[in-house]
Amino acid sequence: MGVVPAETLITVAPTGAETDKSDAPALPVTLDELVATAKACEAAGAGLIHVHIRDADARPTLDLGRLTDTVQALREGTDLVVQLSTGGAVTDPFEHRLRVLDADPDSCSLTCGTVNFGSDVFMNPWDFMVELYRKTQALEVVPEFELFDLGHVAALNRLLDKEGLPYGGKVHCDLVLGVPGGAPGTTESVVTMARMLPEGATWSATGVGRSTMPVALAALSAGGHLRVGMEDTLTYAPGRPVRDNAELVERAAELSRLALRVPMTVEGARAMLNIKD
Ligand code: KMH
Ligand code: ZN
Repeated sequence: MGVVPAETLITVAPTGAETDKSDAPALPVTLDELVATAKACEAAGAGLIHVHIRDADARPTLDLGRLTDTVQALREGTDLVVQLSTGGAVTDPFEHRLRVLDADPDSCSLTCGTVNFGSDVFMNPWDFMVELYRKTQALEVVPEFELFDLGHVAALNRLLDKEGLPYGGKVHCDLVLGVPGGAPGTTESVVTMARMLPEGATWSATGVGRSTMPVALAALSAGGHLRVGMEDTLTYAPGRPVRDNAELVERAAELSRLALRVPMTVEGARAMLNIKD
């Protein structure tokens, strides 16, 4: 796992595809809400935004025009690294997920295997992973490898062996823990998965729901970076709903400082991930 870095990249995942606006009114679902959220999170210490968008009825969508407008608006309003989700919602077809890259993001998520997702299945078969990976290389988009389980780490290592390094030459991963069907959100999962990552890889971790704090604390001490946001967590503390995404970023920044690691600047994030100018 190596040396603990002096800086922490804080990623914010503000929306996701699973929560209804009616259940969480602070969830950013319009472009204006998303840009306002992104600005507040950048001011609070975020360096990267992981983006899912919604349609006019606040339903998850991978509409290419909306995605393109979103990337442009986030670039105009912030300096954050803009990462589009290629995971979308569990119902999104593979061709729509591949098309996401045509919106010209800085980065995109790339999940390294299929996983049970509550009572749904999040499909990521090998051939789809390879096709998506080759498209990131061709379009010079930096992938972030989403790892929900230990087998996903093995699949990532296999992908890199067969297909070479990502665009930019850096391997950056995100451990997504505590999903019902994936690895539990525990210190043991963080350490076991981080140990199996490719040599030199950087990584963040996020714990879904109640595993948010244990995973964040484990990641900070094990040399990882942090992902927080309303995609993963709607409860700030038992009985206390999240007010908004910015307060989750503020807490991550505070935890990081307590661990004697300063929140990474957006310039630092771009350099660490080798994002295209
Ligand atoms: N919404 C999940 C089915 C990603 O963004 O790439 C998939 C997900 C992962 O959120
Ligand atoms: Zn996502």
